[in-house]
Amino acid sequence: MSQDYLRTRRRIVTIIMLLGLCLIAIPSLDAASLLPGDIVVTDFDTSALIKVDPLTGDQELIAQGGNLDRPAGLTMDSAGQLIVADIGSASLGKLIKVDPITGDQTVIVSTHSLVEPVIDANGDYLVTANAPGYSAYGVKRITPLGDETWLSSNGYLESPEGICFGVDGHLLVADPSSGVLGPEDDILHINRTSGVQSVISANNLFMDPVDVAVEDADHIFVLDDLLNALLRVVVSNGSQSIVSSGNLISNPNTMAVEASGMVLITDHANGLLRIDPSDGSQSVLSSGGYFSVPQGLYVVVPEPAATGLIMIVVTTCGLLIRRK
Ligand SMILES: [Ca+2]
Ligand SMILES: [Ca+2]
Ligand SMILES: [Ca+2]
Repeated sequence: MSQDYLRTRRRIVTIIMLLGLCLIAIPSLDAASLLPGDIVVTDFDTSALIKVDPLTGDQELIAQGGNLDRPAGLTMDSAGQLIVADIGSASLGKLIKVDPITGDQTVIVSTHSLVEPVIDANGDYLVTANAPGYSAYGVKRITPLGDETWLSSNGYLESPEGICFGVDGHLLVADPSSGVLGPEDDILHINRTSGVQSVISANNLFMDPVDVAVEDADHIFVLDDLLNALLRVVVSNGSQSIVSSGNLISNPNTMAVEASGMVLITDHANGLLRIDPSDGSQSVLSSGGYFSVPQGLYVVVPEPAATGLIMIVVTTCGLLIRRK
């Protein structure tokens, strides 16, 4: 056997071993046990957090009961922990951190009824909230230590529910209900530092806009639980149109957009629905099982760490191949 052959063979063995080590390392990066694209649903009635497989619709229980009473909206922090808003009862709710592997629960704060959280760049939670006796409505800023202030309250806000970040980095809030201060059913823009409110779109087709999500730079999706419809709103002029309505959408609660652009909707009657916004077609992804009143919805976004790992593999292999 020639020296060249032995060198090449050693190099191939080294590369295979490195790839093997990387494969062993991958599961520890996914310590959350939730992979990008996985769906987490909260259920009001069964007080549960349920993982749903995006391909099969199979359900797996993450946590149930304990501090979870009527879990609503949720998100995930940079450490892979689920942050759950709980509406609770008598307008007394909680913000709860849940470990998706162990199901362990930590109460961040016990406060007013909380509907849906997002996480600000500094790690604070921005959460739609209703105060006891509905004396105040708005968006709370809650620090990781549980200190809370109103970022924005009352004004156009009457019963805020869905919240998300818009493409400009500020907040979009869905505000159904009826009120006394002008536009009643509306999607609001709220400055995430000053709390200043402005109306993006109001009334017209809206009957009870309960959730909002970004479609692209100038379009947002709005879910309406009285119209039983998924709507599209042009951000720059507030115009509304129907993407999909009726049929399986019979008592919708919240929505989330998948990486593919498909829209997921929780529906009291029909479970977890998937809507193709290009033609409005509807299908059931998951139903029954742990679902009784499926409420909140979160889709795990791809982890940037995976790109780093691929870069290490490519760079290492490249160096090995170049070395003589
Ligand atoms: Ca939402
Ligand atoms: Ca209404
Ligand atoms: Ca309003």
